[in-house]
Amino acid sequence: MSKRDVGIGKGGETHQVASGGSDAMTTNHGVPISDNQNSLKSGARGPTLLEDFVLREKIFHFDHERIPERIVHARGSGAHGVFEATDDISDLSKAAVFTKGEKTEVFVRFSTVAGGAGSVDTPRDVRGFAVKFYTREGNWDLVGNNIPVFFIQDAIKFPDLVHAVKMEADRAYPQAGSAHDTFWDWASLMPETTHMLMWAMSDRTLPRSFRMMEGFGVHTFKLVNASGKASFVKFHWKPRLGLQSTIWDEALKLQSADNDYQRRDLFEAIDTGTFPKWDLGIQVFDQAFADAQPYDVLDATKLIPEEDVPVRLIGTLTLNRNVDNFFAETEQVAFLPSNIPPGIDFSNDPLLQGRLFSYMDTQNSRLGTTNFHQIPINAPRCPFANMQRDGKMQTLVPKGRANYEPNSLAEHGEDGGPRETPSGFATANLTSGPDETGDKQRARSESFADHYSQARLFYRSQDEHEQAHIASSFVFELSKVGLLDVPRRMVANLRNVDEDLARRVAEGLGIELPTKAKAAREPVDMASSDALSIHKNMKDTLEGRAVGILIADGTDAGQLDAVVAAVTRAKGKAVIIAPKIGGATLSDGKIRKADGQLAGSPSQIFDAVAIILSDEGCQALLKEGAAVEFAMNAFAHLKAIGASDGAQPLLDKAGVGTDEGVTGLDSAFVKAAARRFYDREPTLRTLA
Ligand code: HDD
Repeated sequence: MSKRDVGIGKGGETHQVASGGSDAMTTNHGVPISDNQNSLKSGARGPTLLEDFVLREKIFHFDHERIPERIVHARGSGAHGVFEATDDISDLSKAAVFTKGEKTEVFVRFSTVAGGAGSVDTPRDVRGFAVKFYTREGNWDLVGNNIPVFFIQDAIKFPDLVHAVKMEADRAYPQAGSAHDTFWDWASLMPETTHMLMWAMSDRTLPRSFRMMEGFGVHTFKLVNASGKASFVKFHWKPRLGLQSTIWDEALKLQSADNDYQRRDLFEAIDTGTFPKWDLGIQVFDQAFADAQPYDVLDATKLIPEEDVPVRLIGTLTLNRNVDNFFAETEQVAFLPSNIPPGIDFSNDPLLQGRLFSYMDTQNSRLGTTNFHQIPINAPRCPFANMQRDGKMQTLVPKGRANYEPNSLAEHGEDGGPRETPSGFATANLTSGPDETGDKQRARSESFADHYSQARLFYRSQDEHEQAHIASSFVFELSKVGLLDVPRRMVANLRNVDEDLARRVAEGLGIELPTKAKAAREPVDMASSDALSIHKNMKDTLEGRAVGILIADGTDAGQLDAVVAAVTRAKGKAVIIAPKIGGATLSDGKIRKADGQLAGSPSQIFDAVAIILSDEGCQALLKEGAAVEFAMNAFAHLKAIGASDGAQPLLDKAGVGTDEGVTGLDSAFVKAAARRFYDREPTLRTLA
């Protein structure tokens, strides 16, 4: 008998179910299938018989293979891993997941937000960063993004945000992007979005790789220790590979080169054993700190500058196993911000409070049953037991009569079922700000009224290149808006953020600077924060990065070997590209196989390129548009180019200039390949 894992039962143990004979193909009910090629007919050319249960079951199942995609974050990529607690924070939280040395199984799903499940990986969009910790005290789901703030302050606005940003209701485009009328119409009428818009228009929404982005729990949560003492906390994920984003032109071209760029990147990294890693950081603060800030810590459009409350690293996350089946795991995983173990608690953030309902609810519509927690990817790895019973797709078989509580069945020798653990959740003794109780009212606290100070903080904390990217993104997106008043209204809001930014955007759009919008509360200047800049947090490294090496017939074998060795030594991935996948005949007369064919491996998929050509090889490639673009785009995307002497005519044709990023093939190349050359950009394109 061959056996397959089909489910996880009560207590998390895997129960195995026989699947027919040894490797035998069967129906879903275990009946052997004799012929999987032909339906059952009355005569070889006769009509198909209704009694063909093999055919009917196969088609029936196929017809129902798809489930509703997520209303947001539909496109995602998941992986398994482990979280290890590395610091003792028992004074702050009693959660077992934080016990120093404790290892907890995790599942992580990264996603874009606006596009459908079949959309592309590289639009300008926020990325989801959702982590399910299967702790020994139950699941903890930290369902965050790669940006530490959000568009709105109150969950009641979430459907409006999502309707506005997703494809427009009548025409069903654009797919996966915010550069359209309805998004900017809505956003320009909602000043509370302004801080998040700054992040969205920055290169944060163009991550080079999921492996190179930060993650944030966004909301203020609470940690609760064994004596019930609570502290406020913000959660951060810090990537070991450093922050790295692409630039807009590169992202556009990546989309044409590889729709699955980030999914492939994650899968291949894990598949080849270069496991992505993040540190978990916490910012911990108390009520007195919260009360002293000019913003409200319950407002999800605000962050806490790391300079004010440093991030303390308390654990590491390592992704070390790809999923076995995309649907069973990545598609069916159900994250619930309401999943918290004892020792972690919610704050009164009104956005978080709304999420506590929404995610549970959406799983019922997506997965079709309230028993979605029994699907293996969702089931806790610790025992779970209660009096909830029945429902669609019930796979557990509870024994006995104890489906109610209290009961005295145990006194009669029967199983009385599970009992409460009063010590499980200590009550958090921390208030979450003023006005925790009071008359019923639909209101927004006055302390949420400042929509611009932190937007200004973000903009002014960027370096000049990053500021130019932000201004240019506003120009690009607003240029796609057909509703005449909208760009003006947006720029009027931006005048509250930074006059220079507003002027640049207005000039980029070719419109007059509109009158400044009236702010609900006048912004204040905050001290700038280096932690908010990508460029100030990049690592000059080839680790986890890829170098595309273009070769052709006649390429010098010694030069090629040396570059491959140097890149590999620097922990980069050397990828050989040739006009034909079969490879090229090198100077030593031997054929070197290529990893990628030139037409299908443009330079935008690499972090740096080497072009190693003989005089003749170069002459042949001068006629290849893909070769010229290989060099041209590498230069345009601010990447290092290391070239042999023979490759110079190709560089000339591609308009590659001279700067410190354009090198020979010596050690200068590997050093240059570890970084990007932003100073080059103003010579290549007009930025706002
Ligand atoms: Fe959400 C999915 C992150 C606000 C309602 N959200 C979803 C996912 C992430 C986030 C990463 C994908 C999870 C996965 O991979 O399956 N969402 C956030 C963050 C928010 C946020 C960081 C603000 C700080 N979300 C938010 C609000 C609501 C929702 C205010 C509703 C009131 N989110 C959902 C949802 C989704 C979802 C509709 C779609 C699929 C799912 O939940 O499981 O319920």
